[in-house]
Amino acid sequence: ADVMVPFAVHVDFQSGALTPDPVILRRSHADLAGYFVNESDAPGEDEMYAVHEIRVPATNNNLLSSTTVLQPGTVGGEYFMTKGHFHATRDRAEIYLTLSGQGLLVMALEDGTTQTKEMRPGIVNYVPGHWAHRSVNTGDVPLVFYAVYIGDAGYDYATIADQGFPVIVVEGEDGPEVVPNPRY
Ligand code: S6P
Ligand code: ZN
Repeated sequence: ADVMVPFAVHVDFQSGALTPDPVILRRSHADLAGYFVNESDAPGEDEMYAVHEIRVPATNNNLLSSTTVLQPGTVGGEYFMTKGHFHATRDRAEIYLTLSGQGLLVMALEDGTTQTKEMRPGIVNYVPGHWAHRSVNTGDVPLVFYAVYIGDAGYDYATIADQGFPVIVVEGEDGPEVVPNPRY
């Protein structure tokens, strides 16, 4: 079997930057078109979030990990959020450690059972297998978190792209409100 050489990566807790040499994936407003319930404004090419991933092979003997940097803002009253996904290998678990900012982690089983947990610096969120997960930035600065996942977890975006999560997170008079998704 291949034996890897140990290595270290620096994580900037404010910006989410990884040094050296991450794989960077950027998602613009246009990439999220169709994800928000009210999309009156035409989605532009502005960045909504970026994922910086440490390079290791995506196999079940490795741990993949990445930072996500999710910008603040709203679309039609809904806070900026990640697409959200089930893992393609459904039973693969994941850990999130929030580094800066604040938000909500929305999770759902395929039967519609929902859990919502706070994200803030120092909080570790454990996402067991079978739970779809989406991060929502409810603050006014970027939400930055570090995620660790089994290398062969993969991504299944289609289910969420079709029907969304059972709940959405909207800006209320006294802060964020978790309300039923009218399109679910
Ligand atoms: C991967 C993990 C995160 C997300 C990232 C972006 O399993 O959950 O790294 O990929 O936060 O979210 P999404 O839903 O667009 O992949
Ligand atoms: Zn995941």
